[in-house]
Amino acid sequence: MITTQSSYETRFQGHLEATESFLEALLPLRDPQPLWGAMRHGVLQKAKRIRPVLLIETCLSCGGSLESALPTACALELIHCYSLIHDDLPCMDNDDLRRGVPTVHRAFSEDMAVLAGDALLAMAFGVIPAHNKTVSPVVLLQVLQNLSQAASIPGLVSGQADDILCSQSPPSEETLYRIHEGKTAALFAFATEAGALLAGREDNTVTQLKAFGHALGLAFQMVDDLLDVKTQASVLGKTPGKDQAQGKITFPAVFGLSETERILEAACEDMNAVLKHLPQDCQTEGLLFLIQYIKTRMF
Ligand code: GRG
Repeated sequence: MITTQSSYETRFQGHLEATESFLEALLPLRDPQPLWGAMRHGVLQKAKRIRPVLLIETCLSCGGSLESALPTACALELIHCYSLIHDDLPCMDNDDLRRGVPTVHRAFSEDMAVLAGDALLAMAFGVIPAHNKTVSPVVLLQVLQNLSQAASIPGLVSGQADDILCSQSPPSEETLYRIHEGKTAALFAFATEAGALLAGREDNTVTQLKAFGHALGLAFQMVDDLLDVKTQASVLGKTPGKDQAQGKITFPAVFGLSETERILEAACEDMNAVLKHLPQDCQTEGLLFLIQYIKTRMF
């Protein structure tokens, strides 16, 4: 199966349009303008929205509805956007370009960028209970607890801390996986686990789909690392070559380019196999498409 950015956008047009409208409605133009402007700038640029698409598609594949998945999918995107805003700050990666436009602290100011990230993170946890009319409170509490872990420790924040603390150490496989399981795989695993829970699935199917999301997140990171080596800023929408310049522990730094490509290929085959073992009433075509899209994406 050949996938492109445009076939991704066509296939998931409904998921993408619903996500954009929901995010736009959460972030109206309000006063104080620099804060809301910074929040809008950090969220409402053209982006792949892969995490919300994955969550929605997992929920639908398990027999759930767009309505049940959408608030959590958008809360997840808010957390992802906050993490990008804070990651770009001078005290972290100090980057000027994100999603093809100046980073939030460049377009606004450093203080507004910190506060915009803080607001998006806190807002995310309110969106899930406030906008869900179809899902039971017990499931929503479980989803909120899972999101809290995925966004903190063990998850996004611990992955980022490991990345910073290990940047001067020699690259090792163990550190590589620890960093990327936190920074990237935790939010992907949350997406698939939440998608299954919000569709009313329990136990084994939830566990299998969480493992699938974790593996998909690591594959996404392998491709991100390969693109950082191979792609120009005009295509990537962010500064390329930074990983090597900053001595980051990446898949190519630990394994080399061709071994990373081999590991990626094997991971994609394993993920296809995981999907085959899901209960027969799960519709997995969309998730199979996402494996292929992630493997061949250009930015
Ligand atoms: C500040 C707590 C904190 C964490 C920051 C997100 C992050 C952790 C660092 C950014 C750099 C990086 C390589 C993160 C790994 C995850 C990743 C590949 C993010 C980029 O996600 P995309 O490609 O971005 O989905 P778009 O712009 O399409 O949403």
